[in-house]
Amino acid sequence: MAIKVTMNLVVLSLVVVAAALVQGSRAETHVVGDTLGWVVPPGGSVAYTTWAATKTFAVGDVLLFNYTTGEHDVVVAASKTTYDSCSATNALSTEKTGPTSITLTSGEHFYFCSVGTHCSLGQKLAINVSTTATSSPSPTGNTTTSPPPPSSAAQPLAAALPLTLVSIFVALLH
Ligand SMILES: *[C@@H]1O[C@H](CO)[C@@H](O)[C@H](O)[C@H]1NC(C)=O
Ligand SMILES: *[C@@H]1O[C@H](CO)[C@@H](O)[C@H](O)[C@H]1NC(C)=O
Ligand SMILES: *[C@@H]1O[C@H](CO)[C@@H](O)[C@H](O)[C@H]1NC(C)=O
Ligand SMILES: [Cu+2]
Repeated sequence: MAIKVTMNLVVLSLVVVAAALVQGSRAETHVVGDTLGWVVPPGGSVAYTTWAATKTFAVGDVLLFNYTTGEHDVVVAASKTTYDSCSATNALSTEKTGPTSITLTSGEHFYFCSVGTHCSLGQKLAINVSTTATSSPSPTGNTTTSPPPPSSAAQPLAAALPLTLVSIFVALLH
């Protein structure tokens, strides 16, 4: 009896791990500025503009602002207007513990550092998050036809993996 309960727990954990692996392979973590981190960028805000231009941000991806607690912060600005003026008025949130991870939702997002004059010196980042997970932006911008995202083909396989593991372990138990 006790053995059976233990084995059930083992099977359950394996399913959870398998599901986490499948999930994890889809979301990407983007370290803001890469090795530069979240700082007052030498040369101004172009550093983060350039960084963002090389990335595709998808829903569920994570932005990691790498900074030392107390030296910087991350304000999620209310709008482009408050972002442009480096104003924390109506800010959606202010994160003060570095590094800060933010999971992305769709749409346009504005971040800046509210410490001293860091924002006006260029410590700010604006991004667009596409709604289609992991697919690259359409080169034509043609929205009349939407081909199925590449990940959809992998869905049945991803769903089948935990089930396969369960079957194997159930078979081993008998
Ligand atoms: C954050 O910055 C520190 C110091 O530069 C560095 O050692 C660390 O690897 C960085 N972390 C990430 C996730 O890039
Ligand atoms: C986001 O996309 C909109 C519409 O294409 C564009 O006007 C805006 O400049 C983009 N913002 C950023 C930060 O790239
Ligand atoms: C968008 O795609 C549709 C269907 O393929 C096509 O008929 C239309 O001409 C395209 N429009 C543009 C602006 O490319
Ligand atoms: Cu700062």
